[in-house]
Amino acid sequence: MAFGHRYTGLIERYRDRLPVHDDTRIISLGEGNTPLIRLNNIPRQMGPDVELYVKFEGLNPTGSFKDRGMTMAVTKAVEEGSKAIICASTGNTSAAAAAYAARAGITAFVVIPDGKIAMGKLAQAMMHGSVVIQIEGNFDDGMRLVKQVAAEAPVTLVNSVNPYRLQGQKTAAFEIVEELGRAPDYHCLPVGNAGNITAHWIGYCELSAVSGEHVTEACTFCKGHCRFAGGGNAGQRPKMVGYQASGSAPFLRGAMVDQPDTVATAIRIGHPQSWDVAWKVQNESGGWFDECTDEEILVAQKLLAEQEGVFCEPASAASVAGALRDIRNGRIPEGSSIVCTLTGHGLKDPDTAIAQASRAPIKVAAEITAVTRAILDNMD
Ligand code: AN7
Repeated sequence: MAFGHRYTGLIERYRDRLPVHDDTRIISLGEGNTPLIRLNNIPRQMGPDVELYVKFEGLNPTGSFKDRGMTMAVTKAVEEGSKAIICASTGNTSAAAAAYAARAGITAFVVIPDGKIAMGKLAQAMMHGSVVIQIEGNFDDGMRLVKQVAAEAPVTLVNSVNPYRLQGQKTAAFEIVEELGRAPDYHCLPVGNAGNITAHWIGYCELSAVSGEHVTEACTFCKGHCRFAGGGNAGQRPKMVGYQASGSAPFLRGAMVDQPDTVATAIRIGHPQSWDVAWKVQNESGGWFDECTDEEILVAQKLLAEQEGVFCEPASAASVAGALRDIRNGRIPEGSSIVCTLTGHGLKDPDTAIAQASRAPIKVAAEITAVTRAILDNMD
């Protein structure tokens, strides 16, 4: 890279494939360009030989993949003259909305479930100066309410039903193909509203398009905002695999879930907003949905933290929990390349992390013999 080149976010990076104009004022915090980390220790212990990567989206500016969508949604809201945005959120969307609204100099209203939101996310929404409205209800209740508000009040809805959100989020697929030189065989993600799995599919489909044609039915969802580059890799696309938490798994039940529950509060969603399109993604890509128990999710979160040095939040770990199971049982065959998206950073939810960490802090006197003993007693 030449000297003096500054990375200024994913809209500048992929300007030709995103719905912006030459004079659009870009609202960015330098999101995107996240590391694709090849796992070493976990696959070695597993048996089947696979190429397993994690795309660490927790390293975005507000600590989740939502920043990819929010830079686009807020850029377009400002371009269209909006002075306020609104979202319902299990936490990460509210953190991103609050930060990008602050950056743009507009107001963010965020509607969150009372309780059941990780402490880091609440801190972000409050610290960035958004108006936080805690409802006595869950995410799905909040979603219903913000849709009604946005239909009447002069506020722009920035949940993933806003088509610009998925346009921003599709860029994660571009980054992966650039780094690997091809699409992976399998792409595994945690699924809540199913916006992100849809966005990735749109991204992969755009890249694989040889001509400038829409090659995915999911793209009816782009509402004309896709800009196909063409000249792509002629059809090589991954199977998209979505994992839900067992207590919040409408795609496994085949119907909406009214009282979703899981330790992975980010995906405590019973009425997914991208329901129809997500089934198309599954069918078109030849992938599947499956579920993980809370216990499997927490085991995978700890495994990543302890054995690979990667700290993601519980919802994110569902992608790895599910992938490891499907590698072991052969549904994902030996020799495959697999990318798991780690959607959010572990620091978002310190309470869950501390509650399940393998070692509690050792409390000793502030003197050398006590500290030495603590060290010697704990040498592995
Ligand atoms: C860490 O913030 O819906 O399937 O309101 O925060 O695209 O919904 C969060 C979702 C996965 C699911 N992992 O993505 C919100 C919200 C993390 C998340 C998902 C979310 P989608």
